[in-house]
Amino acid sequence: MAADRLIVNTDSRESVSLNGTWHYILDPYETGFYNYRYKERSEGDPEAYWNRPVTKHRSERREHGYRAPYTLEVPGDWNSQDDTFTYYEGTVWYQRDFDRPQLGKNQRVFLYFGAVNYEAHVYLNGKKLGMHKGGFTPFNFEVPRDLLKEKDNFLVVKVDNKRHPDEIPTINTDWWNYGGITRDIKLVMTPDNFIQQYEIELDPAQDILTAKQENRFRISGNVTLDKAASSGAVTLAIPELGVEQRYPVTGSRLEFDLELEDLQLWSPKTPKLYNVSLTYNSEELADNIGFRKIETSGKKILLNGEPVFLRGIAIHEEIPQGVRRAHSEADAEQLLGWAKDLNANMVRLAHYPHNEQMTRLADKMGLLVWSEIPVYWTIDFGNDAVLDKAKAQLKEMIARDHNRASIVIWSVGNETPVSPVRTGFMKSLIDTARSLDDSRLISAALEVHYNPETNRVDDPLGAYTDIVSVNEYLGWYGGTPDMCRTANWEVAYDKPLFISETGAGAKSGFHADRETRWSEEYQQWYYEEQIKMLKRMPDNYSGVAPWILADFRSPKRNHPLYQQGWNRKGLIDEQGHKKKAFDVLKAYYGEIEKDADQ
Ligand code: GCB
Repeated sequence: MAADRLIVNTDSRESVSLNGTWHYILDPYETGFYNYRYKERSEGDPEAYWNRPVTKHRSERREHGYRAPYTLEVPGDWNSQDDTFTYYEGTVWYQRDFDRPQLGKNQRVFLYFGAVNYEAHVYLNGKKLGMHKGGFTPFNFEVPRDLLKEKDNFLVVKVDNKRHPDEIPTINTDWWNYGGITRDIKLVMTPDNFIQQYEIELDPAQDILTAKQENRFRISGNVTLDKAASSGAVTLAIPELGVEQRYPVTGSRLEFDLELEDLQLWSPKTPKLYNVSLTYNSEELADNIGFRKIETSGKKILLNGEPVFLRGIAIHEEIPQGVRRAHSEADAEQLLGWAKDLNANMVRLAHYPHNEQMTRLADKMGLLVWSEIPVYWTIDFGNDAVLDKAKAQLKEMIARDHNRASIVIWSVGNETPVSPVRTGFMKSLIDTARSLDDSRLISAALEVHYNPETNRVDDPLGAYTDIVSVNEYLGWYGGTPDMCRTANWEVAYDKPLFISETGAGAKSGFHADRETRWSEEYQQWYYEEQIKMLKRMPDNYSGVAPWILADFRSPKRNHPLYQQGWNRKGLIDEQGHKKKAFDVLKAYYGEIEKDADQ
């Protein structure tokens, strides 16, 4: 039972939050799922953990139960909530009761998850609603109305964050495998037929310079209904632009085009968002949508027809002070606020789709976004089932965020090792992304061939991406920062070049001369040398997103003095304090910003 087609913009729909305190059972042996012969338990098995553990007589045996103090807060990773969970990877059962919300005659109910890492099996009142894999994208299941009781509905989610070689990501990553129901969960109530998804954008096919000159902008869009219908209409309204259009429904999908004057385009300097509403069958969906055009022309990235330089910074979805996953608007404000403080106009949301609060806030704050799926390092590229899993995550990422003007780049992976099989796999992801969305650039973070004379970026995947993105660590992984002085760069493709990572580790508060590894001075020196080198880059150089905004947890980082389980390449430490290199990058970005039109 796979998840139903994704419902977008759940914030604007009638809903009941199921966030809060849930009971849990820690189940490393998956006893609640498999019987002692290691067969999946049958639905009615009283020992299955999806069934309420009731005993009618005191002689009856039960070996599970849900009660305090075994509780976890949702949303949230489990690792940060109790020491028992710090290193835990495996199954945890979440349980809570809820009462049926008020429902109109034909209303339908969906159970919506912002994200669960990694595999979720969902049960209501002993019946399985379905299963979902993928730790960073939303999904929903319809709840049959006759399954809902007025009181005390017994909701159980089996969450399993074990790593596997044939999943996405695979077993080896440089980040912490936070488990749990990490994002919001809610019941979403819809009319019998409803708008499932919609896309409203500046027509990607329109020439933007002509549009600006003639003051005639084309907005195109489409609406997908849950079911085909032959009556009724969808109304699109953009009050500020005087738009109120009624589109009769025939079938399950409709498309529209509008021509408008005096449209204020979205950009980092003027992140103009319009109130847009779509009404169908008594349901009104409200959104804030920006209109902009992103494209490349030869070696340049153009935003609204003008060259734009990406002053980026990479971010993990993690709040270092809490050693936890970020999941709220306040968390997004902290992370994106830091990026703004750095004079950045762009963020690379690494290495998986971040929560919706992040991309919605980026829209408001005027930050361009790179959003990516966790196709990271050594995926099982020869395996078709793995490709399907990567595509599923790609589709969910794009469906959720299609209407976010801030997102300008979809990335299909990071540092995947070159081979024909891998390039075929990645090309297939690029084709899928393009078929789903022709209004954005597609990229992937590649590796570089270091060479004393000239560093070459010639990964064959570069032939298929819109911009060539490369991670480089000259002076950290190999050599010292002064190597940058003689380094030269060459790209095999006539496309914009984006440095998708560069960075060095420093333990905050550790001061020494600049040649001492892990000192703030080393990191500062690294940034100084890198920036001097970047200033000499060939004219295809279109932006950089150093690694990384803040220190983040990684089980691979085990130096007892300097790392202690943290990747220390943050410009900000785990207390939220800025390291010296922060100001170096900030000054570089400040200089570029001064001369930039947008
Ligand atoms: C990389 C990876 C990133 C790592 C980083 C590092 O190239 O893309 O996930 O965390 O280097 O710190 O080594």
